[in-house]
Amino acid sequence: MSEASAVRVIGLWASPFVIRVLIALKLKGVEYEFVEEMVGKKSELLLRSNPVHKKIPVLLHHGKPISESLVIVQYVDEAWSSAAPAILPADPYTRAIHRFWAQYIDDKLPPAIRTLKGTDDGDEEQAAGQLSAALQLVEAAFVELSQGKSYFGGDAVGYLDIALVSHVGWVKAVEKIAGVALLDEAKVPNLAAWAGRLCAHAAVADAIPDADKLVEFSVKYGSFSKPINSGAK
Ligand SMILES: N[C@@H](CCC(=O)N[C@@H](CS)C(=O)NCC(=O)O)C(=O)O
Repeated sequence: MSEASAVRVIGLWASPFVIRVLIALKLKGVEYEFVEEMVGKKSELLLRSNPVHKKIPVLLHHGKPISESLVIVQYVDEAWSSAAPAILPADPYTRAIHRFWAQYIDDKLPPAIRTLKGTDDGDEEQAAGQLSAALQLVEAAFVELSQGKSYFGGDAVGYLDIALVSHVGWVKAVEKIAGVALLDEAKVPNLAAWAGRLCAHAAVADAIPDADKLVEFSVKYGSFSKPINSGAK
């Protein structure tokens, strides 16, 4: 694809937030060009496309930028509404509940993961406890929302599945880095089984990096306070 590509994603393979966008596009069967950012140096394209947060991912649709991963996933669902499957639940109440949990996941998981992989300072034991407690709550939400089906969205992968599975690679990586069990069958059996199913799904399998690769990434770039140096230009 060229400069004129209809759909481009500015991102980095290791970013959980970028992974969401790739899964949503794959589910909808949308072709895209992946514009890879370099760790430690923000491209002019990124700075121009997301001048407010200067973060990845950014989706460029016919050159128009959209930022914030959950906003992008929703945009993909709406812009390609005629392509199955629907990503957001149809019912407004269920939609609201899925958005609630997606927000909860982003509030609780990334800060604990950053502490456990040493990117942020903090008490590792406390971070592991907070992450475990959050996963317990999400496990209970899964049981309620999935109603015995395979995914949060029921029979098909949906918004909340995408929001959570994008963090699974890093949860598994910090299990190795910090020597803790988090997404563990004994602790969260339903989520552990869900993660196994979803990581094998055709739209997801290629997007979730291997935990060992993420551990390597963490060792290599762990000294950066942020995955992409916000000051670099
Ligand atoms: N809330 C944002 C978070 C995006 C985010 O934190 N991206 C990271 C990479 S994983 C980033 O670009 N960090 C660079 C920075 O913080 O300056 C989203 O959902 O898109």
